[in-house]
Amino acid sequence: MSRIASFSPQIDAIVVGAGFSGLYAIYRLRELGLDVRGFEAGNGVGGTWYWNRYLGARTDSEGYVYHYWFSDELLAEWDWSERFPGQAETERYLNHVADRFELRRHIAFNTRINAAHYDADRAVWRVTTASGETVTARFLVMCTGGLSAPTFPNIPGRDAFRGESYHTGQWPHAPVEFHGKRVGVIGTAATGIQVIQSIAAQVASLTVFQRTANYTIPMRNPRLDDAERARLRAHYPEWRHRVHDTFAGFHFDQMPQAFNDLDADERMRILENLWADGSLKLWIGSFREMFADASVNQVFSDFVRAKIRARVHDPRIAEKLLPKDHGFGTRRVPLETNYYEAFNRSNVELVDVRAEPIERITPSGLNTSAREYPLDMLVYATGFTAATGALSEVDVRGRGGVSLGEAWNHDVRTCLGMQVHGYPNLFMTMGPLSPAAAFCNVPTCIQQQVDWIRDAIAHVRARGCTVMEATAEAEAQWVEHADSLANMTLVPKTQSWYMSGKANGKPRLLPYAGGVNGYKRECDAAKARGYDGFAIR
Ligand code: NA7
Repeated sequence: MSRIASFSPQIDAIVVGAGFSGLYAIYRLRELGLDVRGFEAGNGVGGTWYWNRYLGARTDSEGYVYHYWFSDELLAEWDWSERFPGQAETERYLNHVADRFELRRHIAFNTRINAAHYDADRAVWRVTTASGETVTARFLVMCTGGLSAPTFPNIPGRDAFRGESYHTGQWPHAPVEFHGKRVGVIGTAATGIQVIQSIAAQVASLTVFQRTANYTIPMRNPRLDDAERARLRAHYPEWRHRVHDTFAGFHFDQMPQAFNDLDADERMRILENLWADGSLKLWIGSFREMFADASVNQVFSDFVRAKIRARVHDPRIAEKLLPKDHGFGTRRVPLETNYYEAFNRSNVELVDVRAEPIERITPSGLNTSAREYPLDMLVYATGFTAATGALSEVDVRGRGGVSLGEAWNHDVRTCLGMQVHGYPNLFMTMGPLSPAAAFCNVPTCIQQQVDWIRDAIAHVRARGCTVMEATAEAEAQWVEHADSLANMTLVPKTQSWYMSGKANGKPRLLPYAGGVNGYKRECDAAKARGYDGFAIR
């Protein structure tokens, strides 16, 4: 039977994606009394936590703020086993949510959406699945994830490799056996680091192909017992509000002191304390000047480089692992566990592909300009097309048939990161120019965005209207506002997935740099002003 044959022809809202935001959007829109339907390419819920099931996959956010806040019962019954939960536990949590709130019955699984075209005459979105079925709905909420369209490096011969090869973002459900194998990993950012530290002791040999060394922080990840969980739960009533009122959506915030007002001893004492916390605090819960003042940033960068150097036995390898082309925190700072110790092992080799560029992948391994590396397995930890990728992969066409992917190729623009002018009734979570695109404990931002979208749709319906669309003027103001905040920081000066690609007419910082709290204030203000900046008709 067709997967969507049972859907009513009068669907109010379609939600694409069944990860953190898709599940929550279905829950909130159903609450409004809408007939809401979800489509999910995977065979289960979880989104990021469904696809990224490589060994070592884990959140860099504390589980006790990396969850939903909407249900007291859910908060009371769910126990996180570790401070930073692994992939399997987070996926289990999302399955529990889907079951507990009976969300699965709204979702067609194994159903990839290939196209979404706006029919201006009827004011509906016509959505087409990969198998060619079509369904229409008034509102389209794209919960397709900010980091869900994997990118592969453009290396000749990639298809010729006869060993096993995997992208971390498309990891198989069947177990992958590493024992006794010669494994190569391309990529040394958040994902590559988790893979490398997890497999180093299992494999016969591990060759790490590094293009850019990153700053990291050692994760402190104790198991949580009942007493600790009770202590943490006592904070929930406060944290459910606080997470929305901090720079990065965590239960901690940036420090009130000015770095330059402190003497050198006091600075070091604070940096050491933040370091010992073993979390992202040093990055997004410390001194705000670190993002904007090059001399302050230099102190942080030197501090972390010294920590890295101290852990690597061979000074030549240590030198390669030290970031030198950017300042601390201007790219995503991953947490790690024994990552540097992996490079002290005799079966692990680090290849600097800037000094020794990769030339081609062969049937039996990988060739750099210097030599051949025979491999049984190649792991691509090469990342994603951030923020725009998943939406651009769908043929989204708004008023006049204009392609969103093509528009964003030219210039990445949104209004509040949730709508785009020319695409009426299309809403997105984790979109460009919202903090959810990067500087955010993602579930915080997702919940705030979905709540805003729900309120906006309720407002449209309460006014007896059918259409909501960001105006060109409001979008232009938002882009200018986001750019001006971005340009006050050092972040756009660094090459990373935070920036829209070079192919674009205007490279732009994708995440909103004004903080989760600042962003929420802007969203709340737009709502309080009756959604001015949005044409409602
Ligand atoms: P990222 O952060 O985009 O990292 C991708 C890595 O792959 C990074 O080290 C890249 O080097 C490397 N890469 C990409 N292409 C190549 C080629 N052609 N040759 C060598 N190395 C290459 O993706 P992740 O999956 O690690 O993390 C994404 C986010 O997921 C993360 O920030 C968390 O928020 C969760 P580069 O740095 O570009 O030189």
